[in-house]
Amino acid sequence: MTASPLDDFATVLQRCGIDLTALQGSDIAVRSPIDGTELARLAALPAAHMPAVIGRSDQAFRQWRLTPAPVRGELVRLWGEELRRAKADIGHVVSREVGKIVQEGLGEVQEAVDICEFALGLSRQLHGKTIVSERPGHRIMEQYHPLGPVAVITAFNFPSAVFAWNAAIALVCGNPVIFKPSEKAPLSGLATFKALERAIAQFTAPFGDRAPAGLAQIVLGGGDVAEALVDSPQIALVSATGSSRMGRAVGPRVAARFGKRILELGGNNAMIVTPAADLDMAVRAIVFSAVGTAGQRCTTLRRLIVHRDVKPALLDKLLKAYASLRIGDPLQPGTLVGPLIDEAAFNAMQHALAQARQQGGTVLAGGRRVLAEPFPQGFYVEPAIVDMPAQTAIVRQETFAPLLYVLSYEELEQAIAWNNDVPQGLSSCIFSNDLREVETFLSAAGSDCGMANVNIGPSGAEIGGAFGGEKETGGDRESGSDAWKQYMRRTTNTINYSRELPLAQGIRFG
Ligand code: UN1
Repeated sequence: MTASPLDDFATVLQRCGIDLTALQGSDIAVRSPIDGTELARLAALPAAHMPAVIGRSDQAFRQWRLTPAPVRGELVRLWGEELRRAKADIGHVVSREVGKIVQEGLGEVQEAVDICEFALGLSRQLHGKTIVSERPGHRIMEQYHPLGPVAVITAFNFPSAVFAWNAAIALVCGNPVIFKPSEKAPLSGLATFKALERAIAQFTAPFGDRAPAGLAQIVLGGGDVAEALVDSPQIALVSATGSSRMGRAVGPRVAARFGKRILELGGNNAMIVTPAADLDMAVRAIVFSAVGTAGQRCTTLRRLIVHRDVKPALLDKLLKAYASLRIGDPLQPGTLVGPLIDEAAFNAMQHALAQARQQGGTVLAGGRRVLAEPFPQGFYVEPAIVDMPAQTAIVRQETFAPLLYVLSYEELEQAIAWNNDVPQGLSSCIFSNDLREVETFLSAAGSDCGMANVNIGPSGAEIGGAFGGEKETGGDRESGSDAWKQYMRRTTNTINYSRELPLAQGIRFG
C-alpha cells in the first residue's frame, strides 16, 4: 500500500508495526518539522535498564556467532524484503519526522534495502588471506570472527539508512545490535527496526534454529542511555554518527576501555569548478548537493571553489537555478527544499550568515525564513549563497543548513589547498574534463578527504563504497567495500604440519 499525504499518520505507523500506545510517555516529544505538530510523545528507557539490555545482547552473541555467516545472510535478505515492502510507509515516516521530500525519503529506505542486499552477498565473502610462511611445513591464515554486541547511535538526518548500514553488516558478521536512534527521529528508526523484527520473526535456519532473543534491540532515550552503551566493556563496537563535538566526547571514552569505534562526524565538503568544467552539469550537481535534504546531509556541499574565469558564468546559472527552487511542504510533489529540523537549526544558519557578513562575505542569494505563514512552527529557509573573500573562520565550520560559500581561485594548487584547509575531511569533488586537473585532485597531493569525486557532487554516495572521512570527521569507514572488517575480529593462525619446530627469524633457542 502506498502512503499518500492524506493518509492518517497513525495508520502509517500502524502499518510499520509501531504501537504508539505501548511506547507512550512524557520524555521524548517528537515534532514534525513540517509544521511543528507533535507526532508522538514517547517514554525514554531509564538508564538503569541498560545493563539488562546489554546482557541480553551478550547472551544473543553466544548463539549468533555460531550461526554460519551465509545463514545469517538469510536474515538480512528477509530484512531487505520487509524494507522493500514497507518502503513507501517508512519513507513517509522519514518525511513527516525529519522533513525530507518524498523522493529523498524513499531514497533513504532504498539505501537501507541496498545495504541488506550488499550484506547478503558479503555473508559468503567474510574471508581472510592465506599467507606463505618463511618456515618449512608451516602455513599462515587469517580468519574473521564475530566481534560482539554492536551499538549503533544515529543522527536525525539519516534516521533509517545509517542504522541499516551498520546493522545489516553487523548482523552478517555475527554480532547482535543495540540501536539508539536520535531523539529527534525515533519513529523513523522504529519503523526501520520493526521491519528487522518482522524478518527475525520469520527467520529459521536450515537446521531449525531461530534467531536468538535479544539479537536486535532498540533503546529510546537521551544522553544517559547513549553513555551506558559507550562505557560498557560488553559493547565491542560503538558506531556513532553525529557532530564532531559528539565524537570528541564519545571517542576517548570508548578508547579508555579499549573498545572499538566507528565515528562518522562533521563534513565541510567542497567542490572545485575549473575552467575545463561542464558548467551546466556542475550547476545541477551543486543544486542537489547544496540544497538537497535542506543542506542537512553530512555530505552536503558547503564550499564552492570556482576558478575566477568561470565564476561569473557559473554564478549566473546558479542564481537562476536557486531562484526557481520550490521550497515548502516536503510531502507535496514538486517541492525540492523542505524545512530545517528545528528552530535551533534556523538560528544556527542565521548566526553563520551574520558571521559571514562580518567576515567580508556578500550574500548573493537566500538566507531568509519563508512560509512562517502558514507554518509558524516550521522553519523553512531560502537556500543561501554567500560570496567570501577568503576561507575565513565561519567557512571552516560546519553549519548544518543550506548555506553555500563561494571562493574564487586562480591556481589549482590554491583550490586544493582550500579544499583541505578545514578541520573536517569527509567528501569533496572536482568538476573538470582536464585529465591533469582531475588526476592531481585525486592524487596523494590532492584532496585529503575520505571521498573525492569527479564530475559529481560530494553527496549521495552509493552504499557499495566505504563511507567516511578523515580528521574531525572521525577517520573511520562504514557501509560498503571492506568496512565490514571493523565489525569482526581478525585472528592470525600459524599452523605447523611438520615434525620440526623451527623458530621464525632463524632464532636458535637451546
Ligand atoms: C549522512 O548524512 O549522515 O552520501 C549520510 C550521502 C548519503 C548518506 C549520508 N548516501 O549523502
